[in-house]
Amino acid sequence: LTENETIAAISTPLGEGGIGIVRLSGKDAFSLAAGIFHCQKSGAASFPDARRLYHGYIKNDRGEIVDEVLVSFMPAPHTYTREDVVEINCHSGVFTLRAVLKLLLNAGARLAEPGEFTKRAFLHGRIDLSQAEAVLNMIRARSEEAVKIAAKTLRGELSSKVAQLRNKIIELRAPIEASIDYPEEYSDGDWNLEILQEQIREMKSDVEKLLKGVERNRAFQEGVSVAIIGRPNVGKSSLLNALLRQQRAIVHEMPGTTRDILEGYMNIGGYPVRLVDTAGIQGSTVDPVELEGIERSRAAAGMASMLIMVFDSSALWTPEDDEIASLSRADQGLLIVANKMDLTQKISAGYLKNVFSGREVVETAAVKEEGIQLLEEAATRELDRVYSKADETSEIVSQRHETILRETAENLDGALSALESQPVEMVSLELYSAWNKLGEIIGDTASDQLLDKIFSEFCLGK
Ligand SMILES: Nc1nc2c(ncn2[C@@H]2O[C@H](COP(=O)(O)OP(=O)(O)OP(=O)(O)O)[C@@H](O)[C@H]2O)c(=O)[nH]1
Ligand SMILES: [Mg+2]
Repeated sequence: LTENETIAAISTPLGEGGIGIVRLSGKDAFSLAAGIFHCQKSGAASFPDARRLYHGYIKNDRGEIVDEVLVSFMPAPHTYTREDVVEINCHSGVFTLRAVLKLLLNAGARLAEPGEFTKRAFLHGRIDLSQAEAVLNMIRARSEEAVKIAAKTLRGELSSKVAQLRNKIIELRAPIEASIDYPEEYSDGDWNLEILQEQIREMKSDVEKLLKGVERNRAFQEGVSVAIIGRPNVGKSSLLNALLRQQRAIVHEMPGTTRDILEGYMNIGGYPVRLVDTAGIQGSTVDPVELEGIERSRAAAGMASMLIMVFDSSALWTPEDDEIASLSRADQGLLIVANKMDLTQKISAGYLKNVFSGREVVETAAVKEEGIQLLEEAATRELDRVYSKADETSEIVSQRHETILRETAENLDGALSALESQPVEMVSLELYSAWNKLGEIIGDTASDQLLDKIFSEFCLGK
C-alpha cells in the first residue's frame, strides 16, 4: 500500500558542499515539486518537459526564496525507480536541504525509508536483488578493485549466471517430473542416468567456480587486517608510522612503549588495509598492564589476515624471536622484516630467510623511512598470494550469496547421491531446492523479511 505514496529524501550527504540533491519518486512527484518551484522561464504549455534542467527558485508558503536551484523532471518508466522522479539540485547546506525537504513533506510527500528508492527499483523489476546489493557495495567500496567487482554485479553478470543455472535445473527436472507424473508413458529410459549425473556435476562445478574468488573479493570489499608483531623495541611502531606516513604511534628507545593495540588505515596494492601495531611480545615482564598488552598482541596476531614480523637486525636472535616466529598460521599471509638495517648487523637477511625456510625478507630502516616502498610491494605480492589473484572470475562478495551458493552445492550433492540410491522424487526435490535457493540471490524467491533486512542497510536517500 505504501507503494502508491510519493517519497522524498535528501540523497546527498548532509554537509557543506557545492550541490545537494533532494529527490522525489512516485506518481505525485511532478506536481509536488512544481508546487514549490518557481521556474524562471516556465509559462511554456508543456512544463515540465521531460529530462530538461530548469533553473529557478524554491519558495516557501510566504513566497520567500529558500534556495536557487536546478530541477530535472524524469517521467516513468526510464528512471532509477521506474516511477516519476524529480531531482532538485540545491546548494548543499544542512538548513537549505532540510528546508526544501520539509516543504515537500508538508505538501504531501512521505520521507523515504533508507534504501527505498532502490527497493522500488527492485520491486518494479528494473534491477534484481543482487544488483540492489551491488549498489550498496558500490557506495561502500573502499578500493578501486571493490568498485570493479560491484560494477560487474550491477551490470547483471551475477544475475545472468544465476539465471542460467536455474534454467538448467528446470531443463533437468522436466523429464524427471514427467516420468513421476506419467509413469506409463515415461519409462526410466527417457532420461539417461549417466548424462544426468554428468550435467549435475557440471552445474556443481559452475557453482564452485562462483565461490572461488569469494575470499579475494571480500578482502577487496571489506578490507584485510594486517598485524605488526615482534619483540619489544624492534621498531614496530616506527614501521607503522612509516607505512601510514604519519606519526601515529609513540616511538621510544624504551622497550615496552606500545602498551595497547593501535591501528591505522591505508591502501596496499588496492587492498583496504587495517594496519595494527601491537605491544612487543616478551616473556619476562610481570607488569600487569604490559601482560594485558601482550595478550592483546597475540589476539591481534590471531585475527590478522597477514602478519608483518619484525626483527631487529642489529641484535642477536633471541628465544623471544623464536616465540614470535611460531605465531604465524598456514592460512595467514606472512612478511618477514629485518629492521634497523642502518645499524651494524648482527643477523642478516639471509639468516632470517633460513629461519623462515626461504621466505622473502624485506630489509628496512623504519626511522629513516628506508625500504618502505619495497615492503609495500612485498605486502601486495603476499596479499595477492593469499587471496589468489589468478581467480578473477567471481562477482560474489556477500556472505549471503556465499551461504546460498554453498547450500546450492549441497543440494546438488544431495541430488547426485539420491540418483544412486533413492527414488527419483528425491532427486527432483533436491534440484528444486537448489533452484529455489538460487532464486534468493536475485530476489525471485526472497521473503519480505529478507528484503527489509537488505534494504534497511542502505543509507537514507538511496
Ligand atoms: N637506527 C634505527 N633505529 C630504529 C629503527 N627503527 C626503530 N628504531 C628505534 O628503536 C626504538 C624503538 O622503536 P619503536 O618503533 O618504538 O619500537 P617498537 O617495536 O614499537 O617497541 P615497543 O612498542 O616497545 O614494542 C626507537 O628508539 C626507534 O627510534 C631503525 O630502522 N633504525
Ligand atoms: Mg611500539
